[in-house]
Amino acid sequence: MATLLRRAARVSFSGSLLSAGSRHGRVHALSYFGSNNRNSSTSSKIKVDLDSSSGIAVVKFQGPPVNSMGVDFLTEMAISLDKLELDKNCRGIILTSAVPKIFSAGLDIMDMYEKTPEHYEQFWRGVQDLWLKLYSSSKIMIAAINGASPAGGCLMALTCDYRILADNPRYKIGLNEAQLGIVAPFWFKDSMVNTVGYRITEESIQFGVMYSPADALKIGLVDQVVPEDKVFSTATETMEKWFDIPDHARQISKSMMRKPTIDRMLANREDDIKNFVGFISKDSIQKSLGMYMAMLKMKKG
Ligand code: CO8
Repeated sequence: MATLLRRAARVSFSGSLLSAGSRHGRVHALSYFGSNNRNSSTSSKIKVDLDSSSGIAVVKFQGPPVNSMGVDFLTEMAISLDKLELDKNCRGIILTSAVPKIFSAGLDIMDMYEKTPEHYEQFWRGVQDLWLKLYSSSKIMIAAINGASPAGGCLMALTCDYRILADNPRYKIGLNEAQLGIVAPFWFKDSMVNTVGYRITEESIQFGVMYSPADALKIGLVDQVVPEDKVFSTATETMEKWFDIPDHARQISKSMMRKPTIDRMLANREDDIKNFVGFISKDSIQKSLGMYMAMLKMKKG
């Protein structure tokens, strides 16, 4: 476990538009992409399918039961994104889920419960790293949200350039951390503010609101709500439209919009880790998380 976490943290934050020249970590050479037009790779939690002729890569979460973002998920996502970032055949990435009814349940609560401070530190570094890779990607990122998307699941969607949500009232989306007795960190909040604005975020993160598709569309948390069987086709059609824009102009525009948010996170990264470790280690917070997990299990029975 500790080795995996260290590996996740070591995977470089490089190749992305915004980090060019600023970081020189090692990029793991992955041999799992083939050389023909359709290149696939499957690790245990993530499946990547790159169609070199269209330039679209599909990154599918496949970690049942709920695609929770634990150590393996974070590591595999980081490696896959690094690989795609450097691949000139890839112009756009669609994030979606292979698990029915779930996009992602967010961070794996078990990684925040009854672990050591060292574990919390490395876990949090992995979470930060994934956000940095997603938010600073030079590729066109589209979220094809085909299931529930609380907390970290919503955060992954928020890092994308465009969000399409399936029209199913059970597929709620939002930053619900407050409901667990924890606090959405500043860069979760910044991602939300940058998408829906200050006032809505202020209310949203205090209440930990989970929005129905109709409400998510109304506040601009998603860009489109479509029938469930059209989510993926809408994502590919949307990607084609984005492909009409010359890459360099789109990338520089994206960088201009996102750089201040990324710089703020990088400048406060170590403090954020300290805050997280201190906060999550508190007895009262551990108790809240324990009760929340018990509540999730009770809901079943
Ligand atoms: N982590 C770990 N396990 C989870 C998680 C999770 N996030 N979510 C669900 N599970 C487990 C359940 O406990 C259950 O386990 P078991 O089978 O052993 O009983 C199993 O997954 C299946 O869950 P459900 O039966 O609830 O599945 P449903 O299909 O009925 O519902 C949902 C799926 C809607 C995703 C539901 O499980 C749910 O609401 N989960 C909780 C989601 C959540 O609240 N996530 C927040 C995570 S925290 C986060 O992402 C940001 C943290 C920022 C920290 C900042 C601190 C300073």
